[in-house]
Amino acid sequence: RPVVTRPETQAIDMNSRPNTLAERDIVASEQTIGFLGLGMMGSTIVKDLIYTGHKVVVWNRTIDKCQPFAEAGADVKDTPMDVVEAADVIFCCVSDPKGAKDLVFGNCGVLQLKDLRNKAYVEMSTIDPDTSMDIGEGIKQCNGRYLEAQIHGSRQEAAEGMLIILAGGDRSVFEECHSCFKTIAKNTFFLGNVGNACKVNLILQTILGVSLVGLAEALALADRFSISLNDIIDIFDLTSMKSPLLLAKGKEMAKGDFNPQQPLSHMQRDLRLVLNMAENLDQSMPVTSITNEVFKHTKRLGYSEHDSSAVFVRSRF
Ligand code: NA7
Repeated sequence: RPVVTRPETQAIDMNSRPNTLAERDIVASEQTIGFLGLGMMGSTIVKDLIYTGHKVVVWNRTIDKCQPFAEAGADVKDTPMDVVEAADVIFCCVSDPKGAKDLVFGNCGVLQLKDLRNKAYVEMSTIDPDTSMDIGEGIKQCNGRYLEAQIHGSRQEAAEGMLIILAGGDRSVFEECHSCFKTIAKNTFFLGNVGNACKVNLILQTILGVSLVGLAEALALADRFSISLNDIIDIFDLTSMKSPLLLAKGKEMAKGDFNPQQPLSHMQRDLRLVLNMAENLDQSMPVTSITNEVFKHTKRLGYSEHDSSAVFVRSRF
């Protein structure tokens, strides 16, 4: 069993800017933007929203993470409910469906405010369609408007303002978020009803997860033959199979550099959500099931917080 060290947590660089922002010509919305969750994704997004002139109110469970944003001009609140009270459009970006639901239905959560008239709630945490529908229903019952805006892309793509937004729910909210989405994303898609964007996001994650395990197993076999992984990657680059992502992940596997662009725990969470969705439809997904087991085992080996490419470590045994 390898000795596993946690990847270093990278402090947010408040001065870094995506090169893309200058050419996007963004006129900030006049609305006050609330933001719940200042993890790696949330903090990158909020930093750029502040830079493009948005008025921002923030909350994070671990309060220390709010400090750089307070210094950059954001208003920091004590609870999610306080953020909702102070903002017009509230984004949420936390780890998983349970966290997303807690922030809405829990103690000091969004719904404690009771009347959400003139408020819009935008869920960016990766969640399954059922969770999204529950959240949407809760918001609607308090007269609020709801949009699921799933973010597709890595932490690097977030830092470059090159995410893809997949949205479903209230179209008017989608339109009101224009200047925020333009700040952080290269493309936005409105996909109709609540649930649709979650489905599309999880389908894309299925392609990614299965591809990564295939890549890891192939490279592990090359390694057993003592064939240079760099040679395999160079040749792969010349084939029609190549993709920017698989090339980048192959290089990370060859180097053993698993700096988390998309944490392995998030990848496994997504596969679990995919399999739950498929279960409800009696849809057979044998390869995805095995892929999920492979990621689960890699998590048990201690690679939860590393990049998904760390699945290579398990394949080498
Ligand atoms: P990170 O960097 O792991 O950050 C996770 C964030 O979620 C962080 O702010 C956490 O607060 C917060 N969190 C997690 N669970 C909870 C609960 N139960 N209540 C409140 N807050 C919580 O993840 P990323 O930023 O990379 O990704 C976030 C989402 O974007 C994820 O769904 C991706 O798929 C897309 P903490 O700082 O630990 O107190």
